[in-house]
Amino acid sequence: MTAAELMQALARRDAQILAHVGEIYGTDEAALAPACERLFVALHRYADTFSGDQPVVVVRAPGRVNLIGEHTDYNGLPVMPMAITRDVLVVAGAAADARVQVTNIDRNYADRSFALARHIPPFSTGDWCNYIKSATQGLIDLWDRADDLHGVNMVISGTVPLASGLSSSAAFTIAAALALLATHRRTLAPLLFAETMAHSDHYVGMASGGMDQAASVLGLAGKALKIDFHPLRVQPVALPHDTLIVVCHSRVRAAKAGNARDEYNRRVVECRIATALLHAAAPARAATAPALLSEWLARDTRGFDDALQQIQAHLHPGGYTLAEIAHALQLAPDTVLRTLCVTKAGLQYGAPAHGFKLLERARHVISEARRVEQSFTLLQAMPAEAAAQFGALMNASHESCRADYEISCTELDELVLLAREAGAAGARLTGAGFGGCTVNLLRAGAAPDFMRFMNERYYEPRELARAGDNQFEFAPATGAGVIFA
Ligand code: NG1
Repeated sequence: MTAAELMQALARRDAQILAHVGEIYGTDEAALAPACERLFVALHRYADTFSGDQPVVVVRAPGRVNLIGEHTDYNGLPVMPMAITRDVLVVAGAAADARVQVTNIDRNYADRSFALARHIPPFSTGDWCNYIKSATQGLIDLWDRADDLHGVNMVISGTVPLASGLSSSAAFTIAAALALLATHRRTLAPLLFAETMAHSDHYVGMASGGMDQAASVLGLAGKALKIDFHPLRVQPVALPHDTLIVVCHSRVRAAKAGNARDEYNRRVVECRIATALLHAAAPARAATAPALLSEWLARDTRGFDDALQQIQAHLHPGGYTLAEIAHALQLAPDTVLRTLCVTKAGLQYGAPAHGFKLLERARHVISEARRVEQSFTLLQAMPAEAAAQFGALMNASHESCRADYEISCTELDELVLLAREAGAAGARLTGAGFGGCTVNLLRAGAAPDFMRFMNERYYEPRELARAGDNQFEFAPATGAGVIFA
């Protein structure tokens, strides 16, 4: 269908069109009306900017909230997120030339355009269109050619709050990639699609682990997901009976182009060094050095408890200098820097002022992976007290993120304490940390009182209440897909 035809169908409330939209955003009028309005606005922009008379596709990709399993994914260890109804919607059509042209409904994002090529150079760091380029480059790398692609025009409409730990970046990337696929009448198997997109994010300087892309592509309505890596596997899991999820934004921006990116990448480097030191402490156990904490765990087929004991035995608390690490690994400091301290994107991280923290980081990752496994077992069995027990695991996760991984901040800590005071069964920071959001497990029906309390105690004193978009009630949403093709 053309943009003009789709607009007409929406205007006359065509039953089939409404059914498509309702399948994703909900069929009650309160959800359906704004979803149709948003789609109409995007189609209108497409007709105005490009053409109303050419066929278009409409695709979407959701953000996600991670329930438990923080900073485990890039260690090859499991996570438990769910996709959310906030998403990135793209109206796209084929272009005659070999360029990708994008315009965003939010005018804070300047229009962008770039040429399709085997290697696409990025815009400057922090440019929003780098996520579109990253998606495009990821597909081109997979196919190993760009010469058979035609250009694509895209209108982007996003509702995932930015720099919040809700994965607006994965939603952008995956929606753009789907637009590219759909306009070329191509498809990718979901697992391969999620993995391809996870690999492509080094384009924007991140060394992330693949949770966001997997959650956005593979999300299931009504279910959280337990995701394992290497190879990527997904198992659906229900939330505890009679509970719901509310996300609170601290209003501290965790900008991926700035300090938060460096802090994130430094944690990746610290985990890699910890893995190397643990391996060096008991070299006879494995022939080749493991690259990830998950491999170090698997090699010895040790349980989590034993692994935690090993960490305590072989690593010391507090900072390590580069010289100390080099000595323990019997390598030159420069070799350590070149081999262990460089991210996939080629950024190098030397020792910070307080040194590399290894015991604390490894202890968080292993104990957090154990909490994911415990949560999964619990939620599968679903005893009457699942909400309280899962909540306790979420609380323990926050404490470990705060004390051992040092990714919290005063605002997130305060939100978590207030949430527990307001009766949340569990409350923790979610996503990369350093700002962004908390995720809270509440009893069904408790959301209005909870939100009121948080408003009075956190948002109003900071004069943030009027800004809106502070708290969100989320049900697990369906994953990325084509709405109209
Ligand atoms: P968010 O919160 O979306 O920035 C980041 C990583 C994830 C994961 C979490 C921490 C990106 C794109 N995503 O998520 O892969 O490592 O932090 O659990 O960097």
